[in-house]
Amino acid sequence: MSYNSTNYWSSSPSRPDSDNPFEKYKAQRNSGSSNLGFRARKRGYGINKALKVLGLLFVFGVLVVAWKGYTGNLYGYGLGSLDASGEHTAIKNAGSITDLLAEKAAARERLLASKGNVQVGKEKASLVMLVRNRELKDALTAMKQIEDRFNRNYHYPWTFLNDEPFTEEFRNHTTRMASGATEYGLIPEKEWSMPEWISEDKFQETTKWMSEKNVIYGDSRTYRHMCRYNSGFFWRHEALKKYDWYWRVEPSTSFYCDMNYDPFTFMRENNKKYSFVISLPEYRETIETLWSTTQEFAKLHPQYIAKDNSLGFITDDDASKGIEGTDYNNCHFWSNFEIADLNFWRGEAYTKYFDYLDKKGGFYYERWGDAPVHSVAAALFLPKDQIHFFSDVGYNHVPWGRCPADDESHDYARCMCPFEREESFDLHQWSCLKRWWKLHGKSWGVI
Ligand SMILES: Nc1nc2c(ncn2[C@@H]2O[C@H](COP(=O)(O)OP(=O)(O)OP(=O)(O)O)[C@@H](O)[C@H]2O)c(=O)[nH]1
Ligand SMILES: *[C@@H]1O[C@H](CO)[C@@H](O)[C@H](O)[C@H]1NC(C)=O
Ligand SMILES: [Mg+2]
Repeated sequence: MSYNSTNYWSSSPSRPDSDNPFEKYKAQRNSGSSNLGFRARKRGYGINKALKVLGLLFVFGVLVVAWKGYTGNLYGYGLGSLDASGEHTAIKNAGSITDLLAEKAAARERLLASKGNVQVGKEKASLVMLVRNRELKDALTAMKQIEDRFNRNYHYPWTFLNDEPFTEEFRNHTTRMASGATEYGLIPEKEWSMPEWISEDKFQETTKWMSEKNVIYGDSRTYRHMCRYNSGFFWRHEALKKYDWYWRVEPSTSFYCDMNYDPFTFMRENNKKYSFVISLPEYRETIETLWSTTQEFAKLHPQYIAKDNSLGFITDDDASKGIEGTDYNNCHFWSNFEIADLNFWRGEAYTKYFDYLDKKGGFYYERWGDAPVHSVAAALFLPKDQIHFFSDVGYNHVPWGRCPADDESHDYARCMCPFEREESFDLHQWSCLKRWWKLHGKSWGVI
């Protein structure tokens, strides 16, 4: 089926077109009355709308100022005024409102007390977030969405990792947000620093030319620690030993679709080991020698290369020429979203691969990201059917996002997508998804 929503709906005789929420949503937006969209996109409707809003604001302002003159305080808004103790008289007098607020607060406390963090989901799995204390607000934004869309029905635990101890404030807030248990892990210093075989001088040379060339995060030491940690160590953390599966969540990411099944169970039952939502090419300057290093490794350890692998996804050359005969096209799975099997990283192939890369120093002499490292490993060490594209997940990590195409979604009511289909990253010239479809023998745009 094609991405075209009209085809999809008119081909489902049981649902008349007038029932199609996507069509309604589009019509609403086109008429300018949408309160769903994030941005006004129609050219020509910006100025009129802005004038209307300004006019309304002005009228509102005049009314507020007039009212302030009338009641003697700005908080009046017609409900009453502040008394000498600073308390709002209207609210103080309205027993029913205070009762209601108190009852709401008590209900929230009862909920927190009763949930007991009992896990409902059946898998040995955790949501995992590597995060800094100062990113608390962004962490909560992402957590809230994962909880609302999925975890409130499953109560999977959350594991937070940090190179510094988490503050009490961070722990309090995230624990209140989580529907499952929470655990806070400190990263051992050895895993968040340059190994002794790395030369500080050579590292300095790199950061110098990278900052001159404006390579993103090119001059950052901690960004490199982070990439190396995500590549080689998070899955070894004490707090994750008890799990088989993880879902990586980054602060500030958005999730637009209800997930009405357990993705961990899905992965296990379908023998999937790694998954993604968005795929795109890495900046070549950050990984100049990653591919040649991988070629060396593959030559030394041909036994780790899966027979039916995804080389065709990570090269634009003829994949039948093998790893040695092809160049890397820089395509990678965007690792800020990952649902994967921890045992894949723990396995011999990946452990040896990481050690080999680590010794070569590219995490510091270049700026190898965990995304291309994870992706190249998954593409080469796993049969291609063990990598899953979560086409039914609506996801955003600035600056890219995607929403399920009409026929991936299966049920429009599942998603609240702020993107038009055309804005979805799948259709961007940089998206690597078309290579994914090709590798899996499907034509572009067809699910
Ligand atoms: N504890 C800790 N976490 C970090 C540090 N640097 C990055 N992270 C986390 O590592 C993940 C990736 O870092 P980001 O800064 O989001 O890097 P990115 O996704 O490549 O780029 P942007 O999101 O565009 O900044 C996020 O979950 C961050 O919170 C750090 O120094 N300490
Ligand atoms: C965290 O929660 C505890 C227990 O409820 C409370 O005593 C403490 O003041 C809170 N700390 C912060 C920084 O919010
Ligand atoms: Mg990020």
